[in-house]
Amino acid sequence: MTYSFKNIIIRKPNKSIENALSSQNINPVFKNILEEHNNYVKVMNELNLKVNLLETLEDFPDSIFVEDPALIYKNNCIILNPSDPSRNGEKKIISNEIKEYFENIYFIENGFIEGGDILNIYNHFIIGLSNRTNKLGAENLSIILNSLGASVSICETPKNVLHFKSECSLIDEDVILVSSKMAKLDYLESNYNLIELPIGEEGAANSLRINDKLLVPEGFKKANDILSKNYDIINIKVSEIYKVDAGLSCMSLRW
Ligand code: CIR
Repeated sequence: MTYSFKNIIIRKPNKSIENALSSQNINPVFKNILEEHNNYVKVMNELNLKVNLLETLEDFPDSIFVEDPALIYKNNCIILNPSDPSRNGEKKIISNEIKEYFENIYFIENGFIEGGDILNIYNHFIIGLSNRTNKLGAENLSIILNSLGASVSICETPKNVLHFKSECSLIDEDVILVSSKMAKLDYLESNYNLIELPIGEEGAANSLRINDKLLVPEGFKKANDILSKNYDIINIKVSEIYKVDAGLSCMSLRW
């Protein structure tokens, strides 16, 4: 199952995150990031995941968002190719740090692709083309995933959405939680059951299903009302992390 996990990789926060990329041009406060991050790690421990903590990387302001430079599928790790120059160097470091956990390691050499644009649904992957992920990167990843027995569909990420998964997440067998922008994507609409969140609750669309719990960003009342009917929710504060366009899924790699 794509949300049945035993292990998780998380990176310890860096002070330089105060200079992380932010579409809103906001500098988050390190102390607040640390608090939110500590709580994230605590919840993952409480959910009985084996937490593998990577060391801080001060030279890379966005490096706690480990979802972007790597993808895990079965016993394979695929090192991706982040397009922002300030993030590209993360791939070499993380590949050395995590290769020991996996049987095979693959690399995307050509084209750009970031993990935030890749939604895994069992043996299927949806790759969203975005400002960070281009066609060449998506095609090269597809070749690797196909060789591992997975199928791939390539879609467009809506304009002004940083990553495909910034505003959607797999929360059940064939159920995808989506923002209203994502709900308009033909591919999602015709292939999955969508739970659409109202305008203003986009931040909650990056929720994270971990085994029998659904982790939902704190502060989205309507999303909570909708989701708590069918899911066992844990609210997690990520408002400081959200200032740099990130959320729950970005801060870990899970398998
Ligand atoms: C960035 O712009 O790369 C970071 N500030 C946010 C990365 C969020 N990652 C994700 O959605 N997977």
